[in-house]
Amino acid sequence: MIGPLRFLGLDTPLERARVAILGVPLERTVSWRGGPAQAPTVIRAASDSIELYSHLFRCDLRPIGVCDLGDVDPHLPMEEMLALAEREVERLLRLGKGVVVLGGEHTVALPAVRAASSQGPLQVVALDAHTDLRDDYGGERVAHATVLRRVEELASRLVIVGARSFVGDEVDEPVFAKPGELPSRLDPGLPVWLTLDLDALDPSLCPGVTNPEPGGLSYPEVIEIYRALSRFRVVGMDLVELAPPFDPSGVSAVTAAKLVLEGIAAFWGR
Ligand SMILES: [Mn+2]
Repeated sequence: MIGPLRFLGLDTPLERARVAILGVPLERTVSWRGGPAQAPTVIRAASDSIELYSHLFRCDLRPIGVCDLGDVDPHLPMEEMLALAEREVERLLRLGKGVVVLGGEHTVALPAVRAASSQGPLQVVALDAHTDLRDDYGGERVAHATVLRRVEELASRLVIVGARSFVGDEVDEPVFAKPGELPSRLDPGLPVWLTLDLDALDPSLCPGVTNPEPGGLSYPEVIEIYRALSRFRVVGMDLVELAPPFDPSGVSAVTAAKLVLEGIAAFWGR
C-alpha cells in the first residue's frame, strides 16, 4: 500500500520535519488562460519521477524531514482561502519550519508574505517575467497582477529578477535587478521570502504557465539565484502559476517539482 499523494512521497510528521509544504490551489483572478488550481496535485504527481537527492547542493532530502500538509480547500471563497493560507503559514513559521507554498495563482504569495512579515522586517525576492506592480486590476486590489505591489507595501524591501514585461514607466522603478546583482541588493540581517513565478523561466524550458513571455531565465541562472540566496536566511518560498493544461509534455511540472526540491536543499539542507 502507498499513502495519499505527497511531494516526493515524503511523510515526516510535522513535529520532526524541518520543512512543511502547503498547497494553495487558488485560481480566481486569472486574466488569460487557466490551470493553476490543478498545479499542487500535478507537481506532487510529477515529483514521483525525480530522485530525492540534489547533486547541485549535495543534499539528500530524506534526513531533512519534509511534511506535506495537503491543500487549502479550493472550494472556499477567495478571501477565506487567503486567510486560511496566512494562518497556516504563520503557524508553521512560528514552529520554525521552512515553508513551501505550492500555488495556485500568484496571489497566494500575499498571505504568505503577510504571515512572514508579521514576525518582523522581511525582504522579498520575486522571480517573475511580469512586474505584477499594478495598483489595481479590473477594480481589484488583490489579484495576480497586483500581488507584488501589495507585497512591496508589506516588505522592508522587494527585489524582482527576470522581469521583461512592463507597464509604462514601471521599468524605471528601483526594484528590478539582474540575477548577478541580487546579493548586493539584499540586507544580510533580514530574513528572505522567495516568490517564484514559473513564467520567470524561459518558456522553452517551462511552457506550461498562465502567461508565457519569451526571453526568460535559464535553469542554471535560477540555480545560481538559489545559491546566492542560500547565504541568506530564507524562511519560505512559494512557487506559482503552473498551468497544467498547457503542459502536454509534463516537463513544466517536472521543472516545478525539481525547483521545489532544489529550494529545500539550498535553503534548509544544512
Ligand atoms: Mn506573477
